[in-house]
Amino acid sequence: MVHRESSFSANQTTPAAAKAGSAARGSVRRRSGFVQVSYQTGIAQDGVPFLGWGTAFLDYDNDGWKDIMMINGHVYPQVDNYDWGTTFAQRPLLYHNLHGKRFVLVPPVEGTGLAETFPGRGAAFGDLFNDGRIDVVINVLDGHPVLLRNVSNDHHHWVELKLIGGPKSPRDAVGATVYLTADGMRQRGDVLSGGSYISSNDPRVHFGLGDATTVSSVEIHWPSGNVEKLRLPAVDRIFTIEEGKGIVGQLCVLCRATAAEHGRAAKPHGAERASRNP
Ligand SMILES: [Ca+2]
Repeated sequence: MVHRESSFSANQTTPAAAKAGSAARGSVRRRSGFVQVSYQTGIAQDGVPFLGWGTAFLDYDNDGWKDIMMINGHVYPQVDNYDWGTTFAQRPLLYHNLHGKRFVLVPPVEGTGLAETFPGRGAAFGDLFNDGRIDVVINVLDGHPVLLRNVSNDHHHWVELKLIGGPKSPRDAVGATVYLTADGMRQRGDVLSGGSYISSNDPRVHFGLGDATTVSSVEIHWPSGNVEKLRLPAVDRIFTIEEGKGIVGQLCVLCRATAAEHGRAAKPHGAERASRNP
């Protein structure tokens, strides 16, 4: 999972919370820990009628800011027999991150996947088509799986990193952390083995780059403890990086499409060179 560092402050507090905390700890007023900001950040009110299962932070529009998607469905089919303001089948919720200050609900436009309703449960997020856009596969209760393909029409750039651990790290690199800097913005991504409810996500680390066309630096902290710094020669592609060996492969689906449009073959290096198990 990737998140932009310091997207949300955890060191703020309200007078009431400060008073309660002070009473609990004597006379010391501390400004640390957690504070409830769900309503202030815009993720609470719209979700009240929904019962959520699969969730993820994902940068669906590659602007460099992690958005939130929630897959929903009620526990009891009988809710459809009552006027309780909720239903058994429910639509997904997608919240757009406004530069770390607030989330806004993406409208469920008719004809899009955001308007579809189903009793959703688990959700696995990943770039299924290797095009830099995070899609989601949903496990539906008593129904066939649902695939929501990301068709965002933004023109933002991105990179994805498939990490392969060396002899002293797990081969799948679970536990590795990546720090990427582009256009003066530093992001962090982690290789994780798990996701949310009964699901695992794409282990490749995904970074939305916004309008940046170059990556200044990549710093990988491998599970072995090794730290490697390297530069990426391009964006809008998937790089395979092996511990101690650097970039060992890359995949560029968009390059292939562009080359086909121009009626010429893709170049072997830079344009397209399939990685091992991209
Ligand atoms: Ca975003």
